[in-house]
Amino acid sequence: MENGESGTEFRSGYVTIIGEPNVGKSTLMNGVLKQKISIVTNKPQTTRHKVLGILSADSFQIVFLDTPGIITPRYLLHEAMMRSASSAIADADVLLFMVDATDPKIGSGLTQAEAFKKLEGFRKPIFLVLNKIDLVQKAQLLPIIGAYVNVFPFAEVFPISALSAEGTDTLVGALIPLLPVHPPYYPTDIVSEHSDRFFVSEIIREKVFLTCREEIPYSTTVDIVEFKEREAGKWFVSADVIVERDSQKGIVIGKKGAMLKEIGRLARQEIEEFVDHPVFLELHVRVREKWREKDEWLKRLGYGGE
Ligand SMILES: Nc1nc2c(ncn2[C@@H]2O[C@H](COP(=O)(O)OP(=O)(O)OP(=O)(O)O)[C@@H](O)[C@H]2O)c(=O)[nH]1
Ligand SMILES: [Mg+2]
Repeated sequence: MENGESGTEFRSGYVTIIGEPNVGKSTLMNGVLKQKISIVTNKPQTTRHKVLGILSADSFQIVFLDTPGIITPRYLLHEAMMRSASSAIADADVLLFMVDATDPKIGSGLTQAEAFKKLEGFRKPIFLVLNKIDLVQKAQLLPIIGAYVNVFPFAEVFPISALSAEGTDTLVGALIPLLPVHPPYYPTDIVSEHSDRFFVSEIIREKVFLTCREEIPYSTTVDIVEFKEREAGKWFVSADVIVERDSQKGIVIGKKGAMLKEIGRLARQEIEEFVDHPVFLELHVRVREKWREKDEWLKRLGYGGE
């Protein structure tokens, strides 16, 4: 496909989206791919892995990497999350540094100085993506942009709304010429390369984030124990919802099992849409003492840090 008959060269490369938690990184990737690849909630620290999404067209392929929001690690889990983000940065041909236009500290002291320090050695183009512009007055954008470009040499700046897709086509258009001339890295008919098990566990985790309050979402992970595809009849999925303490187990199960039932109902609906097949979903809540702080558990639960 390289140097095709039309004389146009196929371009292909990696675009990594980084930024603080909750700025809209996963929303942007899903919006550009027109498909939900990465889970989204209104709570920070939703994404815990490097999540890959592929946008293919006649003359280019962009491999997006969505990353966990940049935080100061407090648990081993956070360290694994930050390793995922770092490895995604190292892979990038272009980096999208996303900020939230509604963040009250935006444009003031620029608390992201730490993040900028990490980016100093990065030799590829870095775009500033100012997200959630649907929520602010246009007149507010210029001073915010000014504050950022004064402290870091961004290649370009894109005000967007990942939610409404305003400005996202322009952003994608600007990425294409910066990709290396290269054949597609992935088959052009797939949008991701993660397993169905991964997506299913993420969907269940999203429902825990949306349903449970306070520290519960952060103390929870999901482990797929059984995943059986059947020719006839429903597929069978059995998953463990893992918490850190006994007291949390009761909360996730809820009164007469109501909370877990609701998590299961919401998750099953979305899993069925995703696999396009009826599914029987069985959920158990299990306690794994301080799993976020134990290397062995993190590895077993899929947080290798890559
Ligand atoms: N109004 C508005 N809300 C947005 C926009 N983009 C994202 N959001 C909302 O912001 C919240 C966080 O979005 P995510 O996409 O999960 O953010 P993230 O940066 O991936 O967060 P982490 O995975 O926790 O790092 C969700 O409630 C989104 O619906 C936007 O352009 N406008
Ligand atoms: Mg995310």
